[in-house]
Amino acid sequence: MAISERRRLAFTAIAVILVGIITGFILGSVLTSGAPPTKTFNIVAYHWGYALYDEDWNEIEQIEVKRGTTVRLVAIPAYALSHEIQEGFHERVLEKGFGDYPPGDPRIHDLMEAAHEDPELSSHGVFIAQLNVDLSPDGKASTLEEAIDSVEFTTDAIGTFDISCSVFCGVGHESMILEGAFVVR
Ligand SMILES: [Cu+2]
Repeated sequence: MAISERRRLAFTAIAVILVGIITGFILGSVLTSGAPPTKTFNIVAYHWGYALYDEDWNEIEQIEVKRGTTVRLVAIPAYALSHEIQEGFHERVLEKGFGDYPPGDPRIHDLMEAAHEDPELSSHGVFIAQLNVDLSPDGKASTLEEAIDSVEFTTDAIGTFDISCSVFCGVGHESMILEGAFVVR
């Protein structure tokens, strides 16, 4: 065997080994990059209702995760957002009505105004009994940064759970419930 041919074989062998090592490193780092990433969801609480969003702020009907997922749930009181956004939520309440107040009932507007002016009624909670989640944002905070509250938890129980309000927030408090909005598969 000529020397140049042996050298070529040796180079090929080294190249194959190097590619093997690099592939091993890449695969290893992908496979051992740890637990599944934490999933973040945002929930805006307003008088009287909730709006759910994924981490990119696309509005969603429900939160759906696999069992064992670590969830970061960020609660944001609507009053910490812009006036325009708050108006949008007010429109939703007017359109849907609540309790004894039918859709479009003009009294709804006055009730919402009254709730906003009463500091005792300015907080909302985010409560999911089966998952031990109970967030109660500070109703007196005036900026988004101070007002948001979050909780991180791992979803151990499979099921469909309600999200409801754990802080009395006025006449519409009872209607602050998202039935079956948190699904663990
Ligand atoms: Cu409430």
